[in-house]
Amino acid sequence: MMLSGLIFLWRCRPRESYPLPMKPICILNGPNLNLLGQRQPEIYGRETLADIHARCEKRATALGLAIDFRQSNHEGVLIDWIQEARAKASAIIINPAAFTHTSVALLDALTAAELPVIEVHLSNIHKREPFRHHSYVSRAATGVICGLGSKGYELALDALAERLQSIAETRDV
Ligand code: DHK
Repeated sequence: MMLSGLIFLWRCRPRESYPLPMKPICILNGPNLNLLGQRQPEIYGRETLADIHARCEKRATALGLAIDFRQSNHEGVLIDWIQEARAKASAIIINPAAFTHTSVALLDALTAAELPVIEVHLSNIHKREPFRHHSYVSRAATGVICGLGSKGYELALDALAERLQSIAETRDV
């Protein structure tokens, strides 16, 4: 087929067939989230982090996305992972847990990553103790979801799928 014919077919392809980005979405979880299921279930629910990981894998597969799901109790490790994501991921979902309210270093790492970032909290931090009402991380976040339990992670994936698709389409035209 002539090159002009190929170009015509490429431009006329259905919009749904746009490929989603190949780089995974990095999902990071901060301190004490390894204890989910046992830790204050009246606040954080009965699901374990492994349950949340499984829900994210299922949702990501349905959306045609790959994920890289991790947890650490250490601020420096989370920062190293954010720096790694800068090159290797298409976006970041982060529940920074207690570091939300303390860490300028996480804010700086997320800002430097120059990626779409969704901040997720299982609980509604605004309904809790005053020291939880402020988030350093939110300044670097594209969006923030809190108070919806593990559903927040799935909603973050939905939002990023749409956003990444529109970024890909913008690059494509
Ligand atoms: C989890 C934590 O561990 C707390 O330190 C935050 C967040 C809230 C959550 O709701 O997921 O304050």
